[in-house]
Amino acid sequence: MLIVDRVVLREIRLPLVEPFRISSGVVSERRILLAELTSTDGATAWAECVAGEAPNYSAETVDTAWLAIERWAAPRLLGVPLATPDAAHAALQQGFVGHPMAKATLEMGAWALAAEREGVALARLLGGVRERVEVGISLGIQATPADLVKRAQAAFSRGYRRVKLKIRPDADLPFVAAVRDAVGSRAVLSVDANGAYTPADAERLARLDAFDLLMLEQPFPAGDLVRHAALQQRLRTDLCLDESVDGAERAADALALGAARIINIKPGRVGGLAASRAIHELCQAQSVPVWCGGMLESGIGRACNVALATLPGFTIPGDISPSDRYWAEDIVDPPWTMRADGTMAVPMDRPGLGVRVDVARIEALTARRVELRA
Ligand code: OSB
Ligand code: MG
Repeated sequence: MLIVDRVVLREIRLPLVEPFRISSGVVSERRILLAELTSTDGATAWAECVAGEAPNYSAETVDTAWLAIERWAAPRLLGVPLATPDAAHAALQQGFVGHPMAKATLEMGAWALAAEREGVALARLLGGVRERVEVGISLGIQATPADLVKRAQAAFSRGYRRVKLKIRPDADLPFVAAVRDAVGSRAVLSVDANGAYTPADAERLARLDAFDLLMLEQPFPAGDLVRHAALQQRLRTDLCLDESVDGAERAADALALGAARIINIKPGRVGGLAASRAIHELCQAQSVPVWCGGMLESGIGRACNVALATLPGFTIPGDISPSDRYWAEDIVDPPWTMRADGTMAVPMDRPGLGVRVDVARIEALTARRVELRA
């Protein structure tokens, strides 16, 4: 039986190699919340919260997640016997609504800890079937179409299997057109609006159909399932939902409404790995492809994403770039790397996350720390 009896919560600051701009904001330095979980038998595992500094992607932030973990999530998990890691999700839901990113931090930690104790790779514990995963890249909004073209070309030459372009109403059609023109008709391209449009933009969005995109991700804000369904009726391009899907229930709603034909699963957004598996299962049953999104994670969060992407329904390359796309130096060893063929090796034969966490470096980067006990 797994019992978590200690959680050390830390915040570190890690500068990005280059600023990353989405429709609602820019980030140059990541404030990252990390949790180290210890079980009663002395095993330990690390987990990462995906929340950012500002509430521009969802309502959660590093600061709200810190409070939610300390006050409500950790007390629900600490000292509770977990027959399987799946039980962590239910424990965290008890009388506690919302805060999926905060809950996911400890939930993913419980999975990593279970894998560690069983001496098995997290990917195997989750039911993964692949030893290599296909990698896509997400390119932030650039000043000019020419700047974006340069980056898209560089990404394809590095081997990335899919390139995603961030868009917003003042940086969309000419940017996408320039990239499509430069990379050719066979390159796999998608776009992500992070909710920057409204139904009044439907005509403009329909013009994206001309660029043969793999998908249009989250054109409208998170709550707009019905409006996404109406847009999907109008577009040839498949819609994909990211922010809208905060758990398995919302994924079921979205599919029932026809609001998307593809789902982006980020374990840190949906409340953890149990919810991610539930969404994956639901989508598989309806032949809806899924892929693993990213939140500019360090190598710790990335380990969870890579493990999840080994499940059979993850048939679209994920936003799981190698460490050097984000960090001059990652906090895990070895860092995550990508082969020239655009795939990443999954550490299927190493227990837990499959990477060594650089505790001394984390120690040096720590801005605040709290220890929570059962
Ligand atoms: O919408 O997928 C998104 C980063 C921060 C917030 C939201 C998103 C993203 C990305 C980056 O697209 C994906 C990555 O981690 O490489
Ligand atoms: Mg997205």
